[in-house]
Amino acid sequence: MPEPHRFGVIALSGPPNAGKSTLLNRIIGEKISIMSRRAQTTRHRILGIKTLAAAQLVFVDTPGLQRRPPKGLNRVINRTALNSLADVDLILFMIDGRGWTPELEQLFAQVARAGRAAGAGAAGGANANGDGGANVNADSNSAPVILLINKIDRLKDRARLLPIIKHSAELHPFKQIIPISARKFSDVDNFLNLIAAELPEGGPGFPADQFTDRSQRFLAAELVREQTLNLLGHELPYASAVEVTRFEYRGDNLLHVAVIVWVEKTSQKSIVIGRGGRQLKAIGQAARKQMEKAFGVQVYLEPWVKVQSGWAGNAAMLRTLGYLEEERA
Ligand SMILES: Nc1nc2c(ncn2[C@@H]2O[C@H](COP(=O)(O)OP(=O)(O)OP(=O)(O)O)[C@@H](O)[C@H]2O)c(=O)[nH]1
Ligand SMILES: [Mg+2]
Repeated sequence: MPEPHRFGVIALSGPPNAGKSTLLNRIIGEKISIMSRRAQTTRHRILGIKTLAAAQLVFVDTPGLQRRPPKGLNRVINRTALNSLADVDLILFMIDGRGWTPELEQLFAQVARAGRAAGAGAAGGANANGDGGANVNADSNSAPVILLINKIDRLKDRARLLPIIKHSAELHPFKQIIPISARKFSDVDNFLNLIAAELPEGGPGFPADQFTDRSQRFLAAELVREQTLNLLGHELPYASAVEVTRFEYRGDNLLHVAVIVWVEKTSQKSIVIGRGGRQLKAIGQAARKQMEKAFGVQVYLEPWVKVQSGWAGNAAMLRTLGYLEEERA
């Protein structure tokens, strides 16, 4: 008897900067979600679809969760992350090799409460805003959770994992606890088989050649944002966003992209542009190379910087930039 085909949705959840997007890109084998040293790199829910011979795995990359999200953009982003946990078949909760902190345990408690297994319905009191204690009693509606302890390449002594694993097991009945290095991940096939085994039987939900739900246009904006994070680091104000204003193929081999980097203050505009335009040029060049790699065509990229004060608290602007779309879904 052949194995039944399996299909399921798997949320990647955890604190900011744990390495969720790095793992997703590794699994999919394409860069679909941007990565950076900065916390809160991912701002949207992004699907990565992996089709195997006998299973289709739909991974949902989510923004890193904040314990006490402030207003505006951060709040919207946190809600996106928690909403993504409803109706999933499995949650991969990722921490890093430094282990648990009280704050992390509280974040996890939120995740476990928000994570409702597909088909479990709204009953059972999912509470995305609750702030209960660290001990989570999984009920029958909860989605199962696999704990990933990431960045073990950074650990000098692997024995340090043992107390973390022990404490994790006391915290929650995790399906599995797996130490990994998303950056140096070579065992992808085994990992995928292990995850597929946790999913329900069902036919594929997406065409076999589709690997994300996001458009090239979306990725173009994200790749520019990634370069602003990489090149400006902590100089960059958190409240910056990228809007694509032009995305046009010219013939088969040239793509014309124009983007606006939105900031909140004139002083921030100067930082993004840099002396003599140096920073913006570097951001544009690096983002263009990334786009050429991702899309397989030559790209002509025009980057602009504009100021709109208070955009991060402005619903119309948040909608234009795509931050409220998940809310309507
Ligand atoms: N040493 C090491 N660094 C890693 C590993 N995985 C990810 N990183 C680094 O950790 C940083 C954060 O990675 P991301 O993939 O952007 O993290 P994230 O969890 O998606 O973060 P948010 O989107 O902000 O929630 C990046 O600088 C990665 O290169 C790993 O296995 N080992
Ligand atoms: Mg991310």
